[in-house]
Amino acid sequence: MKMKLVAGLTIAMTAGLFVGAMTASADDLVSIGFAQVGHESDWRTASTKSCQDVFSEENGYNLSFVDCDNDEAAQKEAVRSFIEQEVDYIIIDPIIATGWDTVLTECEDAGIPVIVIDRTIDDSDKYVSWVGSNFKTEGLAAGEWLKAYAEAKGIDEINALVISGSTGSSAQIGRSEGFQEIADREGWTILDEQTGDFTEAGGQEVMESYAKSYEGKYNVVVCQNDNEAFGAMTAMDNAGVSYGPNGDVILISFDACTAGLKDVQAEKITADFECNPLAAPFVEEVIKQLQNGEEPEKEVFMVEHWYGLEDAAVPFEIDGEPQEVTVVTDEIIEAQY
Ligand code: GZL
Repeated sequence: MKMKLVAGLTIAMTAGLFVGAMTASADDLVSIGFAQVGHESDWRTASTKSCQDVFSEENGYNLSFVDCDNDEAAQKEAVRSFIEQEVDYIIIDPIIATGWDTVLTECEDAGIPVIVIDRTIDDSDKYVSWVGSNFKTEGLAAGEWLKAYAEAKGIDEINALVISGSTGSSAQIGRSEGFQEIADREGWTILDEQTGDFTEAGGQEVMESYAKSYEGKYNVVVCQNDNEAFGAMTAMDNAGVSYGPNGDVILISFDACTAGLKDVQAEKITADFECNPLAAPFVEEVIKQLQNGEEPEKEVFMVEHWYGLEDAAVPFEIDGEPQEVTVVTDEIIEAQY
């Protein structure tokens, strides 16, 4: 922090100057408004921390952060408040993929660049860049892996239950679409798909209902994030249903957060398809390009891995591209988000 002291002034006047200097340095900060989905999962916690670590004051930013608590109206309100604050940039992780063109037009009219992080906006392109994951690829990966795993295990019938993410979010849409595409191609039966809203409570509630309605009829449970899987495991434990590489039910999850990988290592989750939450450094790169008058890429994809134990390490392909399962170790868990 620059301190500017002028000899011969009273302490009060010097203090006033100091505050003036602080205010001047505050004005030098790049102001960012970030409308975050909420706080529903371990993944979300890591995503929020990534942004708060990168867009810190010591890094030259003034971050206005709003946790929108999975409330679409609150998220639009947060974006409009950023416009009123005349921030330099707005970051949005859109709770759902549609209903954005009006408020993005308002951002455009205000001359404030918008960067979309993680989930996608599917009904407007009035943003500079999107940094996130290909959710359909994650769904395809889970489906193609299951095909290869079932073949390796001699399982010739798949009856799956799906606990999906927040309805209308691009993460839910993509994962459902990708997995359904493989299920349709392979002639699998998806007995039911209900939303657990990416929460542990939601996963447990849906799985409790499934355990009653489909007792003895299913051999695969697909949870669209680890927190839903944690809840589903509690429900299956309570219902006396075994799962994992040595259980009656193949449990598939997404995110691959630290706690999820620990459940893979503990032979509970059979395969976990990573969704990388640490996008903030790449968002900062976009902002720096804009600051330098450069044109950033419209889409920046995160790198992700598929995890399991040796038992799950079967080769498979997505659209002809060879894929591999990363075998979970203590070191991998230690380094995970
Ligand atoms: C996906 C992200 C999803 C995670 C969930 O990129 O939006 O939302 O998979 C989170 O854990 O709640």
